[in-house]
Amino acid sequence: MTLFETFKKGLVKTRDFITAGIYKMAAGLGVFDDDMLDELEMMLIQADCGLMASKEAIEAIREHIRLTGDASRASVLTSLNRSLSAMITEKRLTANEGMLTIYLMVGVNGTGKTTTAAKLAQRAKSRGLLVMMAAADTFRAAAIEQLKVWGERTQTAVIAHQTGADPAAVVFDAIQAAHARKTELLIIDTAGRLHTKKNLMDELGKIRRVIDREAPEALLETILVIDATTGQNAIIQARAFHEATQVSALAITKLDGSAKGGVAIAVARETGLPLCLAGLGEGADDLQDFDCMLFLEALLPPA
Ligand SMILES: Nc1nc2c(ncn2[C@@H]2O[C@H](COP(=O)(O)OP(=O)(O)OP(=O)(O)O)[C@@H](O)[C@H]2O)c(=O)[nH]1
Ligand SMILES: [Mg+2]
Repeated sequence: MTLFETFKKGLVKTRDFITAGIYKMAAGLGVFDDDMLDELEMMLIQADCGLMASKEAIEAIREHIRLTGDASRASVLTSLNRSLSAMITEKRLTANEGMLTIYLMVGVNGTGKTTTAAKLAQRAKSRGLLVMMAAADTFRAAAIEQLKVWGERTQTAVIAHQTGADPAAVVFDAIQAAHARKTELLIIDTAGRLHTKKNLMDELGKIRRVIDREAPEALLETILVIDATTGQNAIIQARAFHEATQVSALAITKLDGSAKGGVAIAVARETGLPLCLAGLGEGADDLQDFDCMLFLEALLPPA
């Protein structure tokens, strides 16, 4: 499967939703009138692209039609693609041989942090990097075991303490181990936490300080994992996590299970944070670098 096909397959629900709507709207006339553009705006909102993004995109389409006089479906789709694309940025995660990179996975409960950590480990290993994972979710009873199972499946070493231990202490140990073993990529899995719980958010700050102190030389990526089925609350989550730990990139998971993949656009636009990963399934291989162009091509029907 090509990368585009992977995105297309993963985004099939959102794409079908948008495509069906657009074809229905422009079926009779082949061109868009004012009412149809209003409808298109509603549809983008329903696909969770966000109120602001949807409004702005439709405004840009109206302006484009005013300037060119072209209200054909092709013109509308091209203009829609262009304005959505201007709202999002992407970031390629890197990990370099011979130096330490740390991925700190954060997010609310059940978004896919642990799965994404494992997928990243698998990918980095297949590229020949020395990888280690740290089980800094000491809160949920089965979390350590879950990461260990992924460790075995991906043949990745896992540093863990007991349930209930201080997650910052796990991170401290993992960094010492990473230095000792010349690890090139250390992936830290943390507990899911509600962005509204101050003490839990403070705990992330503490982990962050341990990393800064113990591995100042490392390249750190703090990856906020967002579940595409969450809806617009994702924007509030992203702001709160960014405030607590300076998120550097967004991973959007479960795009495959949702007709609301537009949330990637809403969160990226509202926070200005770049998108780095797309989770398109539950398997260890179902992870792609977020590619804005492919994402939009897979999301929208062809012009
Ligand atoms: N369909 C689909 N399911 C996913 C994806 N990513 C994760 N999941 C599933 O989502 C569920 C939760 O995933 P976890 O990785 O355990 O989530 P978590 O964020 O670590 O959860 P907590 O540690 O409890 O906060 C699991 O059943 C995963 O298989 C994805 O991209 N697509
Ligand atoms: Mg987890």
